[in-house]
Amino acid sequence: MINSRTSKVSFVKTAIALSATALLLAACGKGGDKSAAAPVDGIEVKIGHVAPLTGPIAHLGKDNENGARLALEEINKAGLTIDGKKVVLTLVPEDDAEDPKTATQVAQKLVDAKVVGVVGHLNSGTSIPASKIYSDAGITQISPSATNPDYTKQGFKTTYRLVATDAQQGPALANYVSKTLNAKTVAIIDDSTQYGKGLADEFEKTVKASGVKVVTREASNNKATDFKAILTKIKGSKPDVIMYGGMDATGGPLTKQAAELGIKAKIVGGDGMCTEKLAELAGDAVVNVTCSEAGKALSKMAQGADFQKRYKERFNSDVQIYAPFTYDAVYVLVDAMKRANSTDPAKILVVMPDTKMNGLVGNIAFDSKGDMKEGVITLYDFKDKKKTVLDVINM
Ligand code: ABU
Repeated sequence: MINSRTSKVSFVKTAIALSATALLLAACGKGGDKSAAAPVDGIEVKIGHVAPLTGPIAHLGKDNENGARLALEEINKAGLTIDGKKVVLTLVPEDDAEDPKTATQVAQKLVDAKVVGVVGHLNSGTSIPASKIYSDAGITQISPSATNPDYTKQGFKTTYRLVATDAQQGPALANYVSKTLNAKTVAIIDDSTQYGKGLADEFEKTVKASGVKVVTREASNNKATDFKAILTKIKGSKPDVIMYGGMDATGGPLTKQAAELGIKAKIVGGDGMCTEKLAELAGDAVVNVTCSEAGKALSKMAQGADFQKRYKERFNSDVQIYAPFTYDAVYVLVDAMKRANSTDPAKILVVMPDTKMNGLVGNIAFDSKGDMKEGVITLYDFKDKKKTVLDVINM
C-alpha cells in the first residue's frame, strides 16, 4: 500500500524531474539540439548554422544543417586542440524561414550567442541581408548555397561561399539551351526572390546573346502552388524551353502542371530546384527537367559515396543537395582556427583568405571577394527519378 507521505515524495520527485526536463528542452532550443545543451568536456566553441527549418524548403534547410552537424560530430569525436586546449564544438542551429527580416534577427541572435563563425544562410535573399550583421560583428560567414553574385560584392571581409555564382550558373544553363538543345525560343519564369530573379536575369542575358528568342518573361513567388494561369499563357507561345528561376518546392509543381497542360517544352532550372526531392514533387514529369548545381556532384566527389553512407546512417535520409558543402564549411572554419591557433573570431578572420583545403567538395580556396577560385557547375537530368550527371563545367 502507498502511504500518503510516500506518494507526496514521489509526486515532488516527479515534479522536479519534469521541471529539469523542461529546462533542458528549453536550453536545447526549438530545434531540440542536444549538442547545444550537453555538458562540455573542454572549452566550448559555438558555430552557428542558419537555414529555413520551417516552410516549403525546410527539407533543404535540414539537409544543410545535417551536413554541418555531421562534420561537427566527427571533429569532436576525433578531438580538437587549439592553442594547447581541448575544444568542443557545439552547433547553434537557427531557422530563418527563408525570410530576409527573420534572417537578420537570427543573425543578431547568433552574434549575441558569441558564435565564432556561421555556416549559412541557405538562400541568397537571407544570406545577403544577414551578411551586414556578421560583418559589423567581425564574424566569418560561409554560405554553402547562396549563389547570387551580390552576396560577395559588398566589400565585407567576413563573407565567403563554397559554391559557384549565378553569373556562372545562368550562362551555363543558357549555353546548354542554345548549343546542346539548339532551342530557338524560350519562356522564362522566376519566383521574384533575389536568387530566382537574379538567376533568370543572368540566363536571359546569355540566351538572348546566343540568338534565342525570349517569348515571354513571367514572375511568380516562392510560396506559389498553382502555375496553371502562367503556364496556359506560355503554352500559347509554344516555346522550345521553359526556364525556371526558383526552388524545388515551386519548381516541382510547375513541372508537373506543365505536363498536365500538355506542354512539351523542356524545363530547365538552377540549383534551387536541382534536388532529389524534385522527382517526388514533379512526379513522372521530372524526366522533362534539366537542372544545374553550383558545385561538384556528390557522385563525382572522391569521398562522396562514403559521405553519403555516413549521412544516411546518421540521419536516415538521403543527401538533397548542399549537405556536403555545409559539411566542408565547418571544416573550413576549424582549419582557420588551427592556422590561427585561436578561436577568436578576429583571428579566424585574418587567416580565412589564405584557406587552401582539399575538401569533400573539391579544392577550396577563395578569391579576394570570398568566392571559390575553382568554381564548378554540374548539369543533371533525371533517370528513374534520380539525379543523373549530364555534364560538368569547370569555371
Ligand atoms: N542557390 C540556390 C538556393 C539558394 C539561393 O541562392 O537562394
